[in-house]
Amino acid sequence: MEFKYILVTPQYAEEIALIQINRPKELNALSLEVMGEIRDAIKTLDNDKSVKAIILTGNEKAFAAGADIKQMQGKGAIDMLAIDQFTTWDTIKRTKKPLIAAVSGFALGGGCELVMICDMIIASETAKFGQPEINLAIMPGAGGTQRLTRAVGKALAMEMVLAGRFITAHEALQAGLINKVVPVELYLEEAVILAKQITRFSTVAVQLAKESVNQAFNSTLDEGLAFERKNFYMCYASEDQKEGVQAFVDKRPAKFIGK
Ligand code: DAK
Repeated sequence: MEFKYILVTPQYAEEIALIQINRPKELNALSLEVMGEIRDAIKTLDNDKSVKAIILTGNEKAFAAGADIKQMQGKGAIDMLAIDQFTTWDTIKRTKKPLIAAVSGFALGGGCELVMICDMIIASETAKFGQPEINLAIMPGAGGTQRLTRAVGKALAMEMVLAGRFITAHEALQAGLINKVVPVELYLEEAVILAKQITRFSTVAVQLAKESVNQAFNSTLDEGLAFERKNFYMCYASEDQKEGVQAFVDKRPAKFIGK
């Protein structure tokens, strides 16, 4: 896959794809073009049977320092309406396969929001998370008031969104925003280790489980439990479920086929 602003390696590790945002001079600012490429790459990889998990990363200095501020110059509400960036973000949100963010350096504004769309987040010790849109007299528009608040709670979310405070990787871990903090030279490797752990399992069960966890953010408890129940039954329709149970009884490793 050839792109201008991102590097895509469909088999970075066995059954694991890597998307690297590659606009280093602008600290990987997420221009409309960058977001369009990320959307297209994720969509392609999501439909590629040889890929079971996708890692999204930047470079050591920046995952992404936010949307491209220069592209915001001279824009009014009606321009924003016409550009309709939300369709792109919604497409990324609908990714079926596990999406892991490997973050080092700045993950700000849209960068932090993109990270929060991912299912799991591995960060280097140098990572900084923030929603500094308030500096521009705007506010987060792609989940920064909703996903952040659900992840870290009201007090810290308010401080980040209203006061523009950046938090460190260790604070983010303590607040429940991310999964793990590792030394900077290991963050990508650690994301691959996590992805490998997931790719061992049935892709059917992984997809249904991901959908169900995400449903927790969109429903009441009873609605979520009903959704979970349907997906739980659905697992029993797979050949993988038969294999998983049989392999346990036979005391051998299971061989899942994703059906
Ligand atoms: N956009 C464009 N260029 C950026 C940029 C950005 N967000 N961040 C950095 N750069 C560029 C700088 O302009 C500079 O370029 P040159 O001057 O060299 O040409 C280069 O990257 C290096 O940056 P600095 O010289 O500033 O580097 P420092 O290490 O001194 O500072 C910094 C790093 C990250 C603290 C600083 O660059 C900074 O404050 N950047 C802006 C961070 C920010 O405010 N981010 C939030 C942007 S608003 C939406 C979805 C999402 C969004 C909106 C709508 N929809 C779906 C509708 C998101 C909005 C945002 O993210």
